[in-house]
Amino acid sequence: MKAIFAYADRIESPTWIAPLQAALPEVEFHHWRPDGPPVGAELAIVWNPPRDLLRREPGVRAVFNLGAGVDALLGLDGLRDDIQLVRLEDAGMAVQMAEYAAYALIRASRQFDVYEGVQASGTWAPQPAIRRKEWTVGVLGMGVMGARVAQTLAAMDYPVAGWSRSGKALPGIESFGGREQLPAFLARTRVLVNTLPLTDDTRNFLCRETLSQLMQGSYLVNIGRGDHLVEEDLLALLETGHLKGATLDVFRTEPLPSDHPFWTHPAITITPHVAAASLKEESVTQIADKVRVFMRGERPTGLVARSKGY
Ligand code: NDP
Ligand code: OXD
Repeated sequence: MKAIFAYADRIESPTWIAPLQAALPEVEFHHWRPDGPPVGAELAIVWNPPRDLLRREPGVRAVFNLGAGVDALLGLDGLRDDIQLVRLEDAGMAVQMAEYAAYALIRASRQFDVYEGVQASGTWAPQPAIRRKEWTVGVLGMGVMGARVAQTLAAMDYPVAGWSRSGKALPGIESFGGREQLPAFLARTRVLVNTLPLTDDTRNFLCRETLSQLMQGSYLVNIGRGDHLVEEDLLALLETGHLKGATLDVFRTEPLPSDHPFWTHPAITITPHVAAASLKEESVTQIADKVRVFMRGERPTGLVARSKGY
């Protein structure tokens, strides 16, 4: 069976294709070339693939994503209903997401941002001790990423709630489900961590309407996708002080343009889509297992439910 390997940004193709080929000697790997002839692939292994991938390789029956979020796959031209989309499940990313959220939360709650600000002036200024129960965390999405984020922050004794479509329950996490429970979830949240997948339902979810329901002086941590956030609404709510800060890893345009107002905003902390890296060893092992399941004619785990978009 032939596989096409196609990537854009972040994932260095030559360093991935060799271990994939070693893990799957029964598959013949071909590197995507924008101007090359079709190779007759039945499998595609991708990260942010070119939109015309499936038109150029119409024999592809399954697309394996070297990441958790599949929004870029759902936009592929010629994506037939019978093509299986398979995503990475954790593969070492969930702990990184939890670490990132913990950093953003602790930086705000323990006022490390304040100490960073006064160090240059040689100011010794202990801040008041925090009342942990005042640092209510709300995690949007309770899937592989959100659950790990929520459990990690709850283990540090922050009061944590999770919101998902189904209202998934986890020990030690207050659970909210569906749009009807969203207002109550937002109203109790001071630090909002977004781990939702990007779908038609969740695009622009982080907007004036939702963010203004958070507690006064809240913080936003966006590690889902840039298209979740209505950027001008965030800026407006920071301006009024309703939001006190935001830590953003993902953006509507990546790389974030150098003249974007987020770069210089004193209340915004930016990272370049690194909340969780796809780790080579873990990802290759997991993809190879899923490919073998698919080649046996069985259903691999991590299959995207096309009706839901994640
Ligand atoms: P999962 O599919 O495991 O979890 C998705 C969660 O979101 C589920 O709990 C689901 O609810 C919930 N959800 C989806 N749609 C809705 C909705 N309309 N309303 C309420 N809840 C909803 O995905 P992962 O946890 O593996 O990944 C989540 C996202 O994290 C990825 O799609 C990607 O965008 C992002 N990501 C970002 C990274 C980064 O470096 N910044 C790295 C890795 C991932 P339910 O449980 O009821 O189905
Ligand atoms: C992912 C990501 O979705 O890294 O895996 O953003």
